[in-house]
Amino acid sequence: AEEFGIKQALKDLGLKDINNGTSTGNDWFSNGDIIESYSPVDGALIGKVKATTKEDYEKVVTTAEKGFKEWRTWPAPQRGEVVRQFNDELRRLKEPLGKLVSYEMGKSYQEGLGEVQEMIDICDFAVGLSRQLHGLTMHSERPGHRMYEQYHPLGIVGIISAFNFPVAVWAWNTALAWVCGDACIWKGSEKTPLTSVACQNIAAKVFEENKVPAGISSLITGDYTVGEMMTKDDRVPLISATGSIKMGKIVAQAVAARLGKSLLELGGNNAIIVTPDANIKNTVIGAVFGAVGTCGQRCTSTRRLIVHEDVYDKVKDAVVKAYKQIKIGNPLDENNHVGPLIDKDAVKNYQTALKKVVDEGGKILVEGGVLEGEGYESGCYVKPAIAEAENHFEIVQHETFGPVLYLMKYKGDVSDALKLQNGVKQGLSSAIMTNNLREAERFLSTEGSDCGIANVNIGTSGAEIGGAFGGEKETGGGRESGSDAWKIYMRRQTNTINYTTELPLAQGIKFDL
Ligand code: UN1
Repeated sequence: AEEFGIKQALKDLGLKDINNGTSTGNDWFSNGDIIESYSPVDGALIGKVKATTKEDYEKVVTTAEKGFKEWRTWPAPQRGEVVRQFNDELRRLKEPLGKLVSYEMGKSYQEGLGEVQEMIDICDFAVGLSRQLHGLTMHSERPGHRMYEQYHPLGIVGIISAFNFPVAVWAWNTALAWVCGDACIWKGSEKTPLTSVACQNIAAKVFEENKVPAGISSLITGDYTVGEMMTKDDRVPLISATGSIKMGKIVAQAVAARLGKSLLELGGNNAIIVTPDANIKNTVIGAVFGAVGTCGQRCTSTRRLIVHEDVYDKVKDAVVKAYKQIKIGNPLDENNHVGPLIDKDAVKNYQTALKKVVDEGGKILVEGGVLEGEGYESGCYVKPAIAEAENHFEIVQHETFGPVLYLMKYKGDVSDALKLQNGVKQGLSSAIMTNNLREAERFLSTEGSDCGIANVNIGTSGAEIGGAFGGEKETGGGRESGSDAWKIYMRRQTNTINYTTELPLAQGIKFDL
């Protein structure tokens, strides 16, 4: 990958051969095992990161507790000013960071840049938000009383993020939590430890220049056992976790056992409904990008295409034809559309899914398979595949984190398509392709899509940060990013103030002494 300037990118981001994976700011330490990060792009060792031990974690959490006590007293717009400067650095380092994301995770360079752009966008949003963070005022039932609500900083926010969006998801959480006055402890994915160190480097520098107390941006590194240190720790009032449903269930139970709050952003099983009134050209672009972008490793990736019988053959032929144009290879080479899967385990899961769908009676339309030979030495490159399948198949009900698209037919009207679309346990993203107002509005109505995201005439992936991001059912119910998602990072307080000389009780109760 050297011809793509990886060495320079690592240098620009301040990465070394061996990095400490624990930091409370400009203080880096780590006494755990060494995690080696290999690129799925070419199989090369990119660098090493030392994991966090229990003792290291203890130091992080006590520093964060102390830092929070000071940080919460800073006026929110001043906290916003720090985020603004952090954002300047992101803008300056967009290319090296996007490149590292692409090289360590395997998504295309364009998508790596897009991910850094999401960080930039959420920081812009957070800076504006820092002058708002508004509560409501209400009218009291008592004379001479005023009632309102306010939002105070919450405390320490534990962020557990996944390999597929190794930088953006951290920023969605942290940019908001920082302006809300919280201290953040981030455990990134152990599959992308260098991008985590790179991000923390950027934050640490800006925070130090602004004399932000230590611990407000903290990093810990390791596998689930390191995550568990936070989920079981009642000094961490909120855990925001992104990843699989299996992981989410474990995290949710651990956090609930101590009555903490959790924000869960788990798996999806996202579908596009294609009606007879759909624009076929746009459907193909939306569906193909949704299914093969990030090699099918977005939680918003399109997994199912639910197509009306009248246009089924037309859509099928167009999508199959489009798959023939897809170029698979080094994601840093902008001629390629699709890079590798994250690792060989992901390759196995993909292969298992393709085998299962055939065993259950599905029909392969576009053959998958693992690529070999020059340029594919890492063993992580696979061919995006399409299978005709039925919604009730066990494998279709399950999220396979890879480029496998299931095609299915519906008869009747939109409610028949919706039965299929909603007939899964996950509820993240959904879309309908139609120029018919009645169909579009039915899809968006109370009886329509049951997902957290429902789009008309765009695909399932590529959400903007301005809206709240997340989903229902087994997707976990959490909302991150825009709209009023910030509220979870604060504690709400209702205040009633009596400015009379009497003490009238609520509900007209008389209590004379
Ligand atoms: C994820 O896959 O974890 O909508 C998030 C999208 C991106 C975020 C995906 N903005 O595809």
